[in-house]
Amino acid sequence: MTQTKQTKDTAEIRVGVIGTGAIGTDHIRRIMEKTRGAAVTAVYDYVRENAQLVADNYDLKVFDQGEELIRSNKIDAVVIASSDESHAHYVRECIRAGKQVLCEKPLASTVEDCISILDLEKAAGRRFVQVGFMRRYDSGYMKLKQIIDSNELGALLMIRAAHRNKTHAINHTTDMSIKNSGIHEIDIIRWLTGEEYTEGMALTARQNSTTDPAIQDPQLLVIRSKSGITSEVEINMNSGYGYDIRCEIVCEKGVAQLTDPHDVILLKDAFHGHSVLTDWSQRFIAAYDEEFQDWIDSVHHKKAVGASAWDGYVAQAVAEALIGARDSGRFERFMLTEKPPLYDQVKG
Ligand code: ISE
Repeated sequence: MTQTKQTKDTAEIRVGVIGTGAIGTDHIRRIMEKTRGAAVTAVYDYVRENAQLVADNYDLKVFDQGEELIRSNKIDAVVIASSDESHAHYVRECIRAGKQVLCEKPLASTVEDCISILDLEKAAGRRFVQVGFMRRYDSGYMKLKQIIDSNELGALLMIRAAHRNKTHAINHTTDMSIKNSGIHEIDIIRWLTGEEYTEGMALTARQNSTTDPAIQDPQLLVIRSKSGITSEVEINMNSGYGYDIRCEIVCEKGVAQLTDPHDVILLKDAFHGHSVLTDWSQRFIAAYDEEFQDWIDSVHHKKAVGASAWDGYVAQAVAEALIGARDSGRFERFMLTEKPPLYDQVKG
């Protein structure tokens, strides 16, 4: 698209944002300052003062209810960045109102809720939902996918990944390590391989004594895809040193690794290396920018793109099964509902 940045009054797409915490506020800034063809015009947060703060900054309307914002005829599309538990309800409201929605991951906090969203899109006969799996827009992961798809290193055999946070949030739980953090790897590995998963396992490791004892940390996921590609993912919520996302594809004729894109390698005073980010929102900033532009363009074209509700459902179903596997101590086969044909038309 070639438009220049729209102002609030001239924007073609009027976006309403539900949830004005850290990520919601960052997305508002992104849409207002970077995304072409759109502007945020209204917000809602269950803590009204939070919404008011960001609204004052950009001169936005504050709604009393998220549902009201969704149904307003002054809102064309919606971003959901509220708590994980509230996602499903707002997504359903958006589909009922016929509005495209970008919902932060996870799509919902239960498999049942994901299925209810699939049912609504199926009944409507089109997609409205894009799930915020922004890593699909990261240049490093895109390069890895291109290497896999071109077969230049031969067949993909294994993927080895790590998701390391500097430290976990106050409200973090053992299951959130899989359902809230590891869910990124569950989605991106499936996207890289282009295959559905068949079975998986989650293991606990020696407990990190610096992590809250109520949280099992770190954990290790082992996930197998249809052709036998086997992936291992370290989920480490308290790495102690920074936010570090790793991914290595092991193929028949070579290996490719994700590099940390934000810095240069420095050689100085007997040192060779680069700094490490500490805040996860910075690592994928460019990917978020691309994701939002793609989403706004898709609203213009009335055709949802990116990670679909089906992808959100699969990620949730796999995350829950992995939690079950960890608790039972056995490999679990993933049982998925039948894929509605609606999602076959979509390149994931
Ligand atoms: C956080 O919620 C995110 O979505 C980040 O992308 C992830 O890396 C982090 O671990 C989560 O806590």
